[in-house]
Amino acid sequence: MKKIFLSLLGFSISFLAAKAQEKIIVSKGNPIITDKYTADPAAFVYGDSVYLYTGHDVAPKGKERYEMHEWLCYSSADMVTWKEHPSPLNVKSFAWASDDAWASQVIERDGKFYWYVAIQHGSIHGKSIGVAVADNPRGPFKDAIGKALITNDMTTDVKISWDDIDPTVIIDDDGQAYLFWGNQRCYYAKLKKNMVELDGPVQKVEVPEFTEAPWIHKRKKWYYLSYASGFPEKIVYAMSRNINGPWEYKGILNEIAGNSNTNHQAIIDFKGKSYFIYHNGAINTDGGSFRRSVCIDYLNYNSDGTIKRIVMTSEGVKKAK
Ligand code: FUB
Repeated sequence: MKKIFLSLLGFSISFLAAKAQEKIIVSKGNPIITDKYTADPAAFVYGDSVYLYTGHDVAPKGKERYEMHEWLCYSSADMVTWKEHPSPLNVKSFAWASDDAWASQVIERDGKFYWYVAIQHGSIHGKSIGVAVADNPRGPFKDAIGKALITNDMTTDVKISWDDIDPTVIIDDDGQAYLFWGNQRCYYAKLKKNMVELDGPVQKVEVPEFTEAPWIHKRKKWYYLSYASGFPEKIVYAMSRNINGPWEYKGILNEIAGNSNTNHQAIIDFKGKSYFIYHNGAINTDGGSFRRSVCIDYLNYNSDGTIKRIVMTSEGVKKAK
């Protein structure tokens, strides 16, 4: 009896502690979050909510390089009121990694949530991709395999140590999952059904002027590969009828943000509308390329499936119903 009482008490305390750390943010437009710097957004829809995952820029003013140690998680049922959940993942969750909680993406499969992250490897030179898993989109997430899924020595095409970053993931209609990633070169590979092993060789995507930040999505039998191009970055995109290409380059989707060298996008559909989620440096106190902020604007398709140029706004989006 005492044992049951103590475990119920323990459960209630941790439940209340988690609740206490949740914070409600009512967005007043762009950037949507203004109490901390958020970058590299990724989002997906689960149940009646959007889950937004971001990096967390903490470089102090004057430090002009990335300082990022954890990822953040927000959810919303209307794209305007956001609940900030306690950070569900930190570089410390990956014992083999050293630092740099860079871009990431979460996807659900069979009731489990897989979080692919770019992170600095502790013993293999360069950036790498790790994967964490949870039973709940809010976590807690734990390292799924105890090692990196992708390391810099697996991709020797470009001679830089940061070409294995910015993972994006899709599960196609036939159940086959694919991981895309890259910097200067876009790579992709099939994932096994367990989502934590590659199912074939690392392949290359042929698209022009690829810098980084690939995002793969599918709509009405079209595959879309959007990515950052040039530097400072614009977001451009290509389309294909086949996930293995060939990809047809379609031009600029979003212009240079102006106040940030990077722009890193996510694209989702929610409650009948499409959204372009990205970051800029628009918090005008100390914001900029290393203190970035997530923004959301509408994304609209033409009848032939091409995408209209994004209009970045200060007002942001209205409540989704
Ligand atoms: O946040 C670190 C890096 O900046 C990301 O990996 C890139 O996509 C760029 O946004």
